[in-house]
Amino acid sequence: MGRLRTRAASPVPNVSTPIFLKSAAAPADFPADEGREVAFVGRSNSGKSTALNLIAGVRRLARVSRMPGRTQLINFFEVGAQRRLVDLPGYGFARVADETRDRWRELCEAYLTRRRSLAGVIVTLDIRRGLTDLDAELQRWLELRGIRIGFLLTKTDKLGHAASLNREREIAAQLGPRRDLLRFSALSRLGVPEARRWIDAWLSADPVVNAAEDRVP
Ligand SMILES: Nc1nc2c(ncn2[C@@H]2O[C@H](COP(=O)(O)OP(=O)(O)O)[C@@H](O)[C@H]2O)c(=O)[nH]1
Ligand SMILES: [Mg+2]
Repeated sequence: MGRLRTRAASPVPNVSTPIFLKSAAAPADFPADEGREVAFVGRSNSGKSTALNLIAGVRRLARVSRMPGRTQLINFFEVGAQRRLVDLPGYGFARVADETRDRWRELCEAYLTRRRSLAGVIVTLDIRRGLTDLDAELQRWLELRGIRIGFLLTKTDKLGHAASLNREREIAAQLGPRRDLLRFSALSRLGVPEARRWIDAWLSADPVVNAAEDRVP
């Protein structure tokens, strides 16, 4: 895929307009593990790619898929010098074969355990569905490895205001104390500025605070 020649100002303060860097089907294809990056992960159809596009300020940067569970690639986007946003394949799609599920686990675990430039993970949760078993497993897994997480409660526009606040309280209780979470909507753009601030801070701070050496598989 061709690179854009110029970069326009981006809505994320320390981040230039993103350009697609590469897709990786295996760790050997990951770009050089330098600088800092923030990964987006979540159930298929939870609004992960939509959130990435909106936060990055670019339409259709990460393909918004109508075929959940099909993409088993990690997509890297460059948003500045050695700064990247990363779209991980979604999980929890019921109709994928065990083989695909194993491949997901292998690829994503390889990424999440070995990636020294990983500064934090955005986890998307459909606010109506809340925290499923798979999401809770991912949360525990990331927290065990000291990886910073920001939860986006997506599709908040599908609920009324009071209902969305109630769901937020319920999900916050499930996540446990002192978790970062935001109600988020691609339609109303609720939560977009706050999510950008998280990511900007994670990409700006130096050095990476996660104990990457503790994350050796
Ligand atoms: N109403 C509404 N729909 C959304 C929102 N975010 C995503 N969607 C829709 O949910 C579907 C799945 O979104 P997508 O970003 O592809 O999910 P992914 O599989 O997690 O990457 C698409 O039809 C999106 O248009 C949102 O905040 N509000
Ligand atoms: Mg997607």
